[in-house]
Formats: sequence, C-alpha cells, structure tokens
Amino acid sequence: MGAAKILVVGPLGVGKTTLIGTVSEIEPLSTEAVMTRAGARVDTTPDQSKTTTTVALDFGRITIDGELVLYLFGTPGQPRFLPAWRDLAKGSLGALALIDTRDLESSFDALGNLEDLGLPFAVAVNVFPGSPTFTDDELRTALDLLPDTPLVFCDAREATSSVRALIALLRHLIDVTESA
Ligand SMILES: Nc1nc2c(ncn2[C@@H]2O[C@H](COP(=O)(O)OP(=O)(O)O)[C@@H](O)[C@H]2O)c(=O)[nH]1
Ligand SMILES: [Mg+2]
Repeated sequence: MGAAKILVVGPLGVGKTTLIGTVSEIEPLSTEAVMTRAGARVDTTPDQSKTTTTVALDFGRITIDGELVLYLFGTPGQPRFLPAWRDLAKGSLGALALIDTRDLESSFDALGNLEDLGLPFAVAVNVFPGSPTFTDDELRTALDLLPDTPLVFCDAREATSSVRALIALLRHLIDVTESA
C-alpha cells in the first residue's frame, strides 16, 4: 500500500474544489470564504459568476485500485498565493494542472511554477459550457507543453472523468520515474 501527495493546481474558478470533492472518499476539507472586497478587485472569473474563492486549500483522499492512496491538495490559483503553493509542493510527487479554455493565460502562472519546481504534471482541460474548443496541438502550443506531458479533457463534476485525469497523471509519474 503506497501513498502519494498530489497537487491539483490552476487558476480561480477552474474546478479544483469541484474535482477534489467529486473524487474524494473522505469528506473533503475545503476552506472557502466569501470574497473580500480586496479580493473582489483581483479575483475574477471569465463569467464573473463566482462569489466564493478558496483562501487556503482543499484536501481530499482517493484510493486507486484498492492500494494506492492519493492525498490531493488543491492549491490556490491566485498569483498572490503562489509562494504558498510552492511550500505545498514540498513532498509531492506530481500535479494535475486544470485548464479553462475560456482563459488559457490564467493558467500560465501555475504551469510556470510547476516547471520551475521541476514537478511532473498532467494537464486536464475542464470543459465548461460555451468553452472554445481547441485541438490537442493548439492547446499544446498555446500552453507550451512538452511532448510527453499528458493532456486530457475532463468534467470535474464527474467521478469517472476526474479519476481518468488522475490516472493519466499517475501513468506519467511512473514513466518519468522509470526513465530517470
Ligand atoms: N460546467 C462545468 N462546471 C464546472 C466544472 N468544474 C467546476 N465547475 C463549476 O465552476 C465553478 C468553479 O469551480 P471550483 O471548483 O469552485 O473552482 P476552484 O476555484 O478551482 O476551486 C463552480 O461553480 C463549479 O460548479 C466542470 O467540469 N464543468
Ligand atoms: Mg476552490
């Protein structure tokens, strides 16, 4: 029985809390707070619909194949919290980076930091209604992904879809470990 710490990263409103809540077999710990006026100036989502934001982190647990326990840490996506999630990255094996195709640039901070940290990651495009659609190649180019970085599409509200994204990450972590 192994255990691994995995980060779920991405910008505000991309679906981190949703994904962790969808897959977690324990009551997910989520620290949501109504946005403060200070936050409201900078914390915006493309459709302006979000009224709460994660101020600290989300935490959940999922057991894969009855033997591998993943501890999921959802890390705040706002740029001003990036130093905090650098600390959270300590001891983690890898990350699932969530992407919203309505605003690809909002993911650049998180992806850049994963690269700076040398943390292996998979990219999961969380599909929202009305999201522009891109081909894999277009997304890889726009996000400047390495050829071996997994790119999957998911719906964070669906367990099967979210678990599939985590498994794509796990396969990648195994590949990276074996080729090291
Ligand atoms: N349509 C759709 N909505 C989603 C999906 N994932 C999250 N949402 C919604 O998007 C909003 C932001 O999600 P949340 O998990 O709070 O984002 P976070 O800021 O990254 O934790 C919530 O209202 C979710 O219900 C998804 O895969 N599809
Ligand atoms: Mg959240």
